[in-house]
Formats: sequence, structure tokens, C-alpha cells
Amino acid sequence: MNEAVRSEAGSRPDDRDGSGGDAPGTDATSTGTDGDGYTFDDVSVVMGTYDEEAAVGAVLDDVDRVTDGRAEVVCVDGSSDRTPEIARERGARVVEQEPRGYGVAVRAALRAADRPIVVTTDCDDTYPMEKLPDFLAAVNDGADVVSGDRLYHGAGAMPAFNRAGNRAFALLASALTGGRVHDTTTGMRAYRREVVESIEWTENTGLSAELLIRPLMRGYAVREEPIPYRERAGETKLDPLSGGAAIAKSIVKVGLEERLR
Ligand SMILES: Nc1nc2c(ncn2[C@@H]2O[C@H](COP(=O)(O)OP(=O)(O)OP(=O)(O)O)[C@@H](O)[C@H]2O)c(=O)[nH]1
Ligand SMILES: [Mg+2]
Repeated sequence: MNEAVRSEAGSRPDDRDGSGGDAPGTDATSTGTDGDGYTFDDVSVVMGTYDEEAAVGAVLDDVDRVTDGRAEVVCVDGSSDRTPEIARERGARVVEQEPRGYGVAVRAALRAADRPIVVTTDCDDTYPMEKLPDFLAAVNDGADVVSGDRLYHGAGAMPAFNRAGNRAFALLASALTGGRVHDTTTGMRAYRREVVESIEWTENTGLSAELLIRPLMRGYAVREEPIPYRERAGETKLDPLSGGAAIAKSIVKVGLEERLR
């Protein structure tokens, strides 16, 4: 069963489905570090940024404060406002890209990162950067993917339509993966780089769901970590109806592809 472990020390599934050669070394002692596991010096925090000048300063300041300035930050930016200047002022690496959607930006951001642990977030001040130490600890404890679960605490700041949609997406993904996942579209996750590099990513609006479902169905150790969720600063870039339909389609497509693999 492709179970995502929720918020507690997770055992890795041992029924790996033939991924054999690219089976990850998730033992905290086999990280290639000095034996104490990864630190924030090993972390890249990456995000797509699209006209986020209302939030980017706060998000990057939070990353800086929580990681003591040690995490690398990469923004793939399609903005026409001051977002890239604000990001550069705060020491982020900014990669310019025409706006072509969430997944196109985040995929480029994942590729641009060069540290062993890659953390994604949205640049809208919704996600709690103060949880970064817990995400890192979960990786050091053996997780290949640590996924921020917004619904665990209720996600009161999320619009009701989005909340209902996210619950439905989680049920759909659970049915397809044969396990139980609780938040498939969260923007805040940590990945071992190897997970990101060993899988071919195909989705755009549905990339977040894909980034959870494919690793889960390939037997990687996925852990869901409850996180608080704040109201968004600035305008949303996602149309809930068309975006929601695209995400549902991605979940079914990716889930079926992984089953048939
Ligand atoms: N570079 C780039 N970034 C994008 C694009 N579309 C979205 N983003 C960024 O991707 C992140 C996610 O977009 P959001 O608008 O927060 O989407 P969402 O989280 O589904 O919607 P909200 O619940 O309203 O936050 C944000 O940091 C956006 O700025 C794009 O086409 N290009
Ligand atoms: Mg967002």
C-alpha cells in the first residue's frame, strides 16, 4: 500500500515496485553528510513568483530568519511588478521566465536548485516558513518527501470552495494510490533532490499533485506534516474552476499512469 505517513516517524514501505536501480538511499546515515544529517546549508527553497510584490519580502525574510540566512533561495519569476527586484535585494537567485503557469515555473525552479534538499513554497505568504526545521528533521529521519498538510488543522483561511475541492482531490488521489493522502495540492514540501531528478514531471497546474502521487506510487517514503495556513497576500494566480478541473484531470492521469507503469 502506498501510504503517506502522517506527522509521525514513518517507516518506509518495503514493497518497492521494481524501481530497483533508482531506489533512493533514505537512511539518514547515508546522506553523504558528516553523519549528523542535513542542515540548512543543504537546503534550496524554490518558488514560482508572478506579481507577488505584496508578499515576496515577507516570505524571503521568513526564510532568512528561520534558516539563519543559510538556505539558498531560487525564484522563477514571470512578474511585471517589482517582485524580482525585491527578491534580488534579499539575496535570492532570480531566474526569469515568461508566465506559463504554476508547474512550468516550479519545474524550472526545482531544476535550478542545486542543493541536496529542495523545498517548494508559494510566494504568497500562506505557508509557515517556521516549519522548515520540522521538514528538515523529517528528511533526516528518513522521509524522501515531506508534504505540508494544510487540512489537518482545518485550513480556515482557505476559501471554502478551495477547501472542499482539496478534500475531494485528496479522496480521489487516495483511491488511485491505494493509500491515504490528505492534501495533494499543497505548495509546501521538502524533497530529496534525487526524487525530483529521477522522475519525469509532466503536469502544469496539477504539478503539485503529481509531485506527491508519483513518488508515493513508486515507493518513496512520503510523510505528511500538518501545517497552519494563512490567508493569501496579493491576488491569486489560479482560477478555482478551470484550475480545479485541471488538477482533477492531472490526478487521474498521473494516478493511472503510475498504476500501469
Ligand atoms: N513564474 C510564475 N509563477 C507563477 C505562475 N503562476 C503561479 N505562479 C506562482 O506560483 C505560486 C502559486 O500560485 P498561487 O496563485 O498562490 O496559486 P494557489 O496557491 O493555487 O492559489 P491561492 O490559494 O490563491 O494562493 C505563487 O507563488 C505564484 O506567484 C506563472 O505562470 N509563472
Ligand atoms: Mg498560493
